[in-house]
Amino acid sequence: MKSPNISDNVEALNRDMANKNLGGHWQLGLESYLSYPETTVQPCLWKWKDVYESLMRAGEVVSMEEAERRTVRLLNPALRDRQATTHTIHFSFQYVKTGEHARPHRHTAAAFRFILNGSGAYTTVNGQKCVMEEGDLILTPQLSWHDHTNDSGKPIIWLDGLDIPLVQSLQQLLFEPHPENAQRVEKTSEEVAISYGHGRPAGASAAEFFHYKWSDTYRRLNALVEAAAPDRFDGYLLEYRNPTTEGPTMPTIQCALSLLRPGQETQGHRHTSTVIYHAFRGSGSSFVGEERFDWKAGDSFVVPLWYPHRHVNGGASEEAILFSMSDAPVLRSLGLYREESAGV
Ligand code: 1HN
Repeated sequence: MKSPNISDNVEALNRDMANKNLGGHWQLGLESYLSYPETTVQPCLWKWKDVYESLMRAGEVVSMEEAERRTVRLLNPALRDRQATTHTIHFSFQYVKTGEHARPHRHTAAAFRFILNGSGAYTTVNGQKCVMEEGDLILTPQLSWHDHTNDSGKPIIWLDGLDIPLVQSLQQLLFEPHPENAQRVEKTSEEVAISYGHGRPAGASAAEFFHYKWSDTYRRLNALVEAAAPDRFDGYLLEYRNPTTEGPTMPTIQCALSLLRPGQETQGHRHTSTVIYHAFRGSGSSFVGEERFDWKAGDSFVVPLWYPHRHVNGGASEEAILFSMSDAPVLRSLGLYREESAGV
């Protein structure tokens, strides 16, 4: 009689262990692991024309009551089952017509709005009224109540960024409607703004800071162009920091602007964070791995983790401004952030 060989013995062991919810190190397949982080997220470009047409059609056929929020979401073709832009961070575009109101709710996903088209509507965040202008960034950190009201007399479109796929993969997603149809306004973001930076009112304490005004942001961006050398990988890079902690925009999200002067090119690099870009002003090209994305204002694209990438403003006269959202704070806080220069 033939005695069973080693591999039969191992298979029998594997089978017996599987029945007991056990597994062996030899079953992990470690030899197939790579020596760099591998992502399933694909580089992808979304054109403004497609987003805009979908938003306008949604404006005709989707009511606020039906949708809760009238947003069109960017879906990564490689993540169809997740319905998300990347494995950690997500972009949507939201369209609110005049006279419309999106009722208050809160969730564990952190979010922000970056205003693209229109002004005068407002988001109320934990009772703080934030009146929108183009280029403003308004934060709705995790579990902050937020509702949107457009009484401006014209439609408005903004970009929503969220960490929803990350929160979902940590199995921490929850969603709660507010008991009222609208939050009561207790203060405005203008009142809060004077408690930050220089020249504070006597005795003022810093309240929750949610609203970065474009007028301030753009002034700082121009001052940076005047006063400092560009970052070799990101151009003139302005990060939205938390003014109280000096830390990232929110614990899971870093928002930033990259300005590229006419003709400016950056050098290639790669990092373990994933970034979604939105072309806010001007036009240019980005090289992401094997892809070349030619973008102009309104377009969005994804740079998945560890993909070498660089940006070019090929124009002769117009500056280009890329707004970006990254999951770098998550990787930094876990000790997983790495970065290196890389040709592309
Ligand atoms: C959300 O709550 C908003 O409050 C926007 O405006 C986009 C995308 C996914 C999940 C929740 C909002 C969202 C969202």
